[in-house]
Amino acid sequence: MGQPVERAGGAAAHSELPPGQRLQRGWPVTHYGPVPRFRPERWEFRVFGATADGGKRCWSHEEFAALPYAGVTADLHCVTKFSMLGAEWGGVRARTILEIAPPAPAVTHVMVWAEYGFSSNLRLADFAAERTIFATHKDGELLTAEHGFPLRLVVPHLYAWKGPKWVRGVEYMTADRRGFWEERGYHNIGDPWREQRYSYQEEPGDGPEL
Ligand SMILES: Nc1nc2c(c(=O)[nH]1)N[C@H]1C(S)=C(S)[C@@H](COP(=O)(O)O)O[C@H]1N2
Ligand SMILES: [Mo]
Repeated sequence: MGQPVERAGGAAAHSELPPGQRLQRGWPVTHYGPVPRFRPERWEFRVFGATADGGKRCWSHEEFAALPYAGVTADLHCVTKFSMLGAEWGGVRARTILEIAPPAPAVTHVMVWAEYGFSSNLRLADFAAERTIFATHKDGELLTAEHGFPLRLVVPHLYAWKGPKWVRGVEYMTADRRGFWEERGYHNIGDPWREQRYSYQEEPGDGPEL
């Protein structure tokens, strides 16, 4: 058994494999659809929905790059059963976004939006966890296009589909709503330590009716 090395948001940062996962050497590319082309002049990161002041916030690529930079060591667990351990992610903590663009008190969930309408829903607590990070870098290098450049979300304690690549914004929500894979048979919460892979495993309270 590995040692839990850190605690964040109630979830231990294990460096061991969750049940049913196998170690992957290298870093495979997994996603649905084409890799979007990055156009810096057209790119913006938006926070919208139930914000504290009712307004929207928007950052250009240059502005986003100037936000406080943090590093997080985290594993990636794909629901198709491979895991990559010990990546060093660099970028902007989701917490930082919550601080500078606070949600209204009634917000319980967020929808993270990416290019081509890809989305994933998270409980606010999962989004606010200390190690949830909008990554621009991995192991000291800029992300490559196929791994999500210029920005991807990493939610270390959940399956990797909960972290959209090519992220463009966050919607604050006062009720839960399913994202892209959560509507297509995957578990609404997606905790790999509990093997929450598929929506048929959901228990009452895990997610909105399908
Ligand atoms: N925009 C977008 N992000 C996505 C996906 C996707 O289909 N579209 N797939 C997810 C899944 S299932 C996994 S396992 C990881 C894979 O990230 P990687 O290709 O960098 O290994 O990206 C996640 N982010
Ligand atoms: Mo995945």
